[in-house]
Amino acid sequence: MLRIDVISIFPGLFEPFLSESIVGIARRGGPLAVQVHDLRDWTQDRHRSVDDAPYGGGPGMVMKPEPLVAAIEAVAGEKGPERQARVLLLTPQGERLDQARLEGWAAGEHLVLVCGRYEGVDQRVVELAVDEEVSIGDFVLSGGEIPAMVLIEGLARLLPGVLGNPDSAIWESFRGDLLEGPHYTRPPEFRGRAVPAVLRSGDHAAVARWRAEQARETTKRRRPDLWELASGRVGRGEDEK
Ligand code: JA5
Repeated sequence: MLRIDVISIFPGLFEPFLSESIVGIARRGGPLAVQVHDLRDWTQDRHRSVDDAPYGGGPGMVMKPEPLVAAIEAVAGEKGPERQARVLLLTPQGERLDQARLEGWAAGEHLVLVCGRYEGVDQRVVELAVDEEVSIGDFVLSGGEIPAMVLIEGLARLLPGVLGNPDSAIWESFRGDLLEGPHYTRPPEFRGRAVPAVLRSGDHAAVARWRAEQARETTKRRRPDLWELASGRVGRGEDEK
């Protein structure tokens, strides 16, 4: 069972996402438990403030440390060797999410996802209560809520028993070093464009060779960075299994 606690000032953003599709299946009697917490529940003042002006001046606001640290400690305990939960802050300053990181967290028991808003969070929160800072890519969003959903979706499908076909998650992570090539379904011809004959040939070995070649060509063309990594691994004999 993987337990995930989310801390956000917009808890309502998560409700339909958590109920539908693979994530909904994983939560309904499955191996995933998600609870979303409203950060304002840990405020003390009349206005339930979660932000304040930045020291040193400048535009925007900063998330104040008291409610955030109180919320994190309430769901995760205090930072230190005793703490069982891994606390992640979604921030553009974080290390980039990848499949290996998802696989590591999916094997754990308790994650806390802290969603930043405004210009960012007070650095003392990071130092006192956060284990890892995570980014989903080099683009600007207004908060960490959508990145938190990206993590939850990526994790849910890795948990045991969630995907219909138990092979598919394993297969994809095994092939996770290359992009996939094109996919086709019926009809065999659509607006004058035919499905490649090999896919209709019934020759499974030929289909596998064609798909592998398409995967290599797609990866070389679109993601030379991934291709360099993958061909490096093959050269070192690391693709055997
Ligand atoms: C923005 C104050 O990985 C992409 C991300 C963008 C973004 C994230 S993560 N957090 C925030 C944020 O804005 O907290």
